Amino acid sequence: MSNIIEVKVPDIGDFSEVEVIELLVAAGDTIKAEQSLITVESDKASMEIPSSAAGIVKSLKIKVGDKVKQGSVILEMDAAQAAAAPAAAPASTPAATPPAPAPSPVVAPPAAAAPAAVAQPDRAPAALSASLASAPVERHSPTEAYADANVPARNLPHASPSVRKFARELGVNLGVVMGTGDKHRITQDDVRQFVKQALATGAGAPAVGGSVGGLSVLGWPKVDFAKFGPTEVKPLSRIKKISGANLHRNWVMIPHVTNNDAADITDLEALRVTLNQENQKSGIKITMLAFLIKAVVAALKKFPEFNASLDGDNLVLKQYYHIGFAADTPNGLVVPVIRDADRKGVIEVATETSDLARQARDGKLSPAQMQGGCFSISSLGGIGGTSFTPIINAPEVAILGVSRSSHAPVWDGKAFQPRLMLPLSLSYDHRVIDGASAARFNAYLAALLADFRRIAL
Ligand code: CAO
Repeated sequence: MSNIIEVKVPDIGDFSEVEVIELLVAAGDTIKAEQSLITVESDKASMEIPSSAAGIVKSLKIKVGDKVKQGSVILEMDAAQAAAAPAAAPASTPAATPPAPAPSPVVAPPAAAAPAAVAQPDRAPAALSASLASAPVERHSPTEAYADANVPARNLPHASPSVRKFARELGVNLGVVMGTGDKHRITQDDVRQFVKQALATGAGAPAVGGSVGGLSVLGWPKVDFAKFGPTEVKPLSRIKKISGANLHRNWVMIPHVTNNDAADITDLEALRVTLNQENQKSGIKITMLAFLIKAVVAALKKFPEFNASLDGDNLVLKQYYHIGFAADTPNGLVVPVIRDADRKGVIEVATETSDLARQARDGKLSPAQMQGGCFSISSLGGIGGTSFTPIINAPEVAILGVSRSSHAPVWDGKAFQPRLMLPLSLSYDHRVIDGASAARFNAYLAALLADFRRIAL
């Protein structure tokens, strides 16, 4: 016998609509009453929404990114099967509304002074890292273990939703963290200290969110800036948090080298200006970025190891040409992708980049529009600079940084000529690409830009 019920968002206090940022359960999961189902976030706080009933999840009715409010259906559940489930929680009335969850700040408040003096968990460092490394990957849902009615109450991790979220993000099993707060409550600093100690032993390689193990570094300096002058705390945007984590991983894990060169774009810029004058009525602006994308495709065809990704000991060589470009938006950096750039003309590429850049600025890009890139271009040419070191957009193996073009005297064998020179900074993954190949790629790209007719060859 089944008894399908809908589990809804309970009263969430002052918030009219909040965004779903995490799904903590999936269809088929056996869940207990009061077990957290989703995490939602407003501009001020994040909170976990508990289940009003026990049972087996039939289907989820929401996804990450949805906006929900009191009464929104989270999922459908077969409540009748709860009793049959092996570790079912004490029965609860399906219709019962769970207690409103207590919001917790998205950004942790500055740690109190206490943790510095706090006793560390009474374990040997090696054991700690082993525990961290063996932190279970919850097969059903990350919260299931915490809600397991078979676990004696005294062993349940006692921590706020924000601390549990923080621990989940770092891959830390709260069951092995010693709480130093009131009644052994686990604080954010307990989690931080636990990770620090595990990393310091060098044995936590794959444990902490898949990050680089063995890095023995100093803790991040904790400074009370207000001591030195007035301050304002502004949470990082969602895009910044996500792109920051990606950039950090890529910078730490990829051995980057940057090759700098310059392309003589005097003739290409003249062509671009002429084309734009001719096409004024069409309203389409042909940009240097569009020419760069086409030139990059031609260079990728000549140097296929740049159109590749590392997969263990193998190099996956791609036979398609999807080119990403960094777009600066009010909320941070995003990289939309021009698909099959080899099959598109300069005008089509220019139209598409301007469309995607607009959508990026309006925050309207879908995840699919940012996926599948083979190679990225980061153009700061419209802003300034003479060179920079772009960070490779993993799993790609190279990225082209473009700075502002300027006139420079170039020796033509008889005299110096004023030429418009475009700086090209090519960062490459040295595990895949040798310095000589990178220099050849960049020189070839510069030659294409200097005489765009070569693209047709
Ligand atoms: N040198 C000199 N001038 C340049 C140039 C270059 N390399 N590239 C563009 N310009 C000029 C253009 O001629 C144009 O000038 P006008 O307005 O007088 O015509 C102006 O800069 C704007 O150029 P554009 O409309 O062609 O736009 P763009 O191609 O430069 O930029 C985009 C589009 C989406 C790349 C840009 O808006 C952007 O977001 N850039 C920042 C990317 C970024 O943040 N990278 C860093 C990532 S790593 O942290």
